Amino acid sequence: MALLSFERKYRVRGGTLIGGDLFDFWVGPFYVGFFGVTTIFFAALGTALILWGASQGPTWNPWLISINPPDLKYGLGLAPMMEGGLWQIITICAVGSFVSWMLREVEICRKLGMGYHVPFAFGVAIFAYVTLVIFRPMLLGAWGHGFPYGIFSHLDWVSNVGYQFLHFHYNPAHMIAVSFFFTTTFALALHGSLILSSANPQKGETVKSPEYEDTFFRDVLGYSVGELGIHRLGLFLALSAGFWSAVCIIISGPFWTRGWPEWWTWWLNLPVWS
Ligand code: UQ2
Repeated sequence: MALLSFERKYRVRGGTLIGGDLFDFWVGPFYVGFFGVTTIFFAALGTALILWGASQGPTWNPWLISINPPDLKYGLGLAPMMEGGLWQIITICAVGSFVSWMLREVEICRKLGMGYHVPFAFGVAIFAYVTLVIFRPMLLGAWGHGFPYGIFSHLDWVSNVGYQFLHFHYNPAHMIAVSFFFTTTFALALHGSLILSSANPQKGETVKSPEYEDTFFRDVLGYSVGELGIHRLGLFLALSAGFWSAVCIIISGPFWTRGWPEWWTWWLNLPVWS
């Protein structure tokens, strides 16, 4: 079915969480809804504030522009606009637009009678961001622990926070997160290559069906996780990567303040070695 005829069938009224019929319309191909309006509002305001902040700063070099969080001395209070207040408002706009987008996804799922897997997945990405700029700074007692909004500056922040713990790769939750990121790319390499290979047969052959895909992996590995299974596995791997990323940074500072290599002394101190 062509995309447009499909959409005519499923572009249905209702399913809204808020606003009833008021915002229940489309602009071209895009569903609006109450949360479409709030997404546009927060995204436009946040972007304008970043541009205004850049205009007040020392550079227009895109690599070097940076909107910095407040000094630690402001704690969890509001900071003056040019001393981190801008970062605080931009953070509110970012969370406002991300959450609005997720709720717009929920409304679309309800219209289509789908499960909520897509907004749930996006929610895990939002959770990882909110952990960095809200939860961890609150646990540490200052918004100044959030990361700066700039290309090089956020890389410097990651590097500095890493060295603060001597060697971040010894953080056990970081190890788990990295392993999930790598496994996610591995699974997508397996899946993407399998799909492209069956959708691009040799000249004169027809596009291959899922039984061929199963048979390929049964022949090469002795096991096929299946058509639905690979997507469940991919979702699990990707969400786990985001979840353990949030865990690995929230425990760094609030729950462990020494170098991460030192954490492993529990292993050396096991009674079994003595
Ligand atoms: C598969 C299958 C697919 C796939 C892939 C596999 C038909 C289209 C990639 C193979 C995947 C396996 C065996 C799991 C690998 C495990 C990890 C943790 C990476 O069997 O079924 O459907 O795309």
